[in-house]
Amino acid sequence: MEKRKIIRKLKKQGFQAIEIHSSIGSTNDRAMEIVKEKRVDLGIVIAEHQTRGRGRGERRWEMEEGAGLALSIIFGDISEHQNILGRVTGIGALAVTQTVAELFGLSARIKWPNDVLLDGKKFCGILTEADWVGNNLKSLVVGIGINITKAAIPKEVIFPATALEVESEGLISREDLLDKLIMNILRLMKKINSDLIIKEWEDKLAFKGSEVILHRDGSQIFSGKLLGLDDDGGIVIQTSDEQKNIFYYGDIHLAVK
Ligand code: BT5
Repeated sequence: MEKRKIIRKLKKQGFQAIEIHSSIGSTNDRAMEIVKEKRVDLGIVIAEHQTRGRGRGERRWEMEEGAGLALSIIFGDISEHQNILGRVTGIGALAVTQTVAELFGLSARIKWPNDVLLDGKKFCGILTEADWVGNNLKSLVVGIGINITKAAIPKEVIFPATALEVESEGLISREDLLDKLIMNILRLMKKINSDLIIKEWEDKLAFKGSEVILHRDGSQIFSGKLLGLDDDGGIVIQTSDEQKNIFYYGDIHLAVK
């Protein structure tokens, strides 16, 4: 990637802290370090390789050298929406679906809460983290990992995986991808307090209307029909007796008939 060109563009878009690494432990870890060091309204850490990429909890995000893209955007100037973490994760995922549609004509779906799928397989994961001072939310970091080449697909995963070049059957420009993705995220962030965000996210929701199983920490905790999202980005699952239940964390899988 042409670093200088990217930095120039990012500065014009209002980014104050900008780092581009060929390799780093984790872009989210570095972004969290930056927000502890100084106040940043808008910042970004980009890497072509991570050695300690993280998923949620203890999970890892695998990244083969030269095969993917990792970025973490810092938002320090944020309104205190009551479930901003859920909404921002949705915005990250939605921005990825819009980007791959615009650039490659691909139709991606969002597997609640933070996975983006092509042809039912995961090629992107989002990890949103917050920096709190007491009870006040100081900054948010939205980490996005994207598999670009076939080599990015990990050997062992709990959910099938794919990569952009496999699905688009062509070469992907990392610069175009980065550029469009950032534009889409910034545009969507302006609408964070609007319920239209939830509506747009729901339109892309994978398994909507299907029977799903909710897992937490490896255990099956609930099952029913996935109706959609609530205003805070939680999922609404309906049981056979028409009861609606809302959940804010976990993983969903299609129930096998
Ligand atoms: C995620 O967690 O999917 C969030 C991944 C976020 C990665 C970005 S990269 C930039 C920033 N810096 C970081 O350190 N992280 C963020 P989760 O939903 O918990 O899923 C993790 C699971 O996805 C793993 O346990 C694997 O099963 C699977 N997985 C790991 N690497 C993968 C890959 N490259 N492609 C597809 N699936 C993968």
